[in-house]
Amino acid sequence: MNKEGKILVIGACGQLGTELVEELRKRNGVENVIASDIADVTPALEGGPFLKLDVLNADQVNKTIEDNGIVEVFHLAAILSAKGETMPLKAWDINMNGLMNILEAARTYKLKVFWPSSIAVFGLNTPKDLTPQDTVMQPNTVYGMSKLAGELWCQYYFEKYGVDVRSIRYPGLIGWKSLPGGGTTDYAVDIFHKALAGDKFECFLSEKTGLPMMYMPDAVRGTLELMDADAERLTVRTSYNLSGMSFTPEGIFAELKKHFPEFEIEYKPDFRQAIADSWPSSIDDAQASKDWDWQPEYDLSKMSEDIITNLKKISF
Ligand code: AKB
Repeated sequence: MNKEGKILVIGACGQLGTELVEELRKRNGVENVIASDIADVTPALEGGPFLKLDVLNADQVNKTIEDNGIVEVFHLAAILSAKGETMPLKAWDINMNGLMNILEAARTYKLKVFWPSSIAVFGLNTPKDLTPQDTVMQPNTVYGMSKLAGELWCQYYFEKYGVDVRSIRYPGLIGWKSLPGGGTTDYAVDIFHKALAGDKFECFLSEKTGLPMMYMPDAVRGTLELMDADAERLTVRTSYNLSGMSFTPEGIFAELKKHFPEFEIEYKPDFRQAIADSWPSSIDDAQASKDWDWQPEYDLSKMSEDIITNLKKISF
């Protein structure tokens, strides 16, 4: 609980922001958490303070921080992997310059910052199984390049200016409360909606493409546990590896078949296959467990049960 001032969430209308704001408001009080986005407010965020904010506008960012007595920022706005490949320069601009504006504001106003990195920082020559915290990193997407550069900038601001910035390399995030947009792991969210609707699912990755994934309640809890962790214990100021579960499209399809025996799938890999092939299939998160006691709670079957139960409730 942050007692001295307010929390600003940038990019709050996205998949992670929607759920993080909900939890932050529960913990800190609705009035103490300001959700912001370049997009219009969504129904999920309407119950509390919301501002339109363009993270590329440094003056607007700084004014928002000053006017609202912000002490902590969750900067989530980014262009994800697949969309980034369709607009490389714009993705670089938003992902890098957005972060630089926040790091500069953090230095000026002494803010505590959370910024998400991703398994996209790894590349084709990274060990694929149980990818270590410290390893070869040569990403081949603009998104991955921006996340890797961003991690180093976070570490730089921590070391040079003492900015308390913390970060997690998220795997693919799966939730039922909102839809992701522009990612390579998005199929693992879409597949639930198709199964429930009784539609055939067309998968843009091949059946054997194993990727690290995480259920949203684990991701939100992990994020807040890292933010609450004693700074003295943190040994990583780039970004922490974090693992939840790993599965392939055929694995999640088999799981969904248990609930929807008629469900059908067709594999039609597109340009996102090459992105997925360059990423790890599983992640070693021993450092996060050691430094801040990270433990995931959900595996594929527990997550699937929970998502299906919740989606059934809202679709009837
Ligand atoms: C994406 O697929 O781009 C994201 C990610 C793994 O960072 N979900």
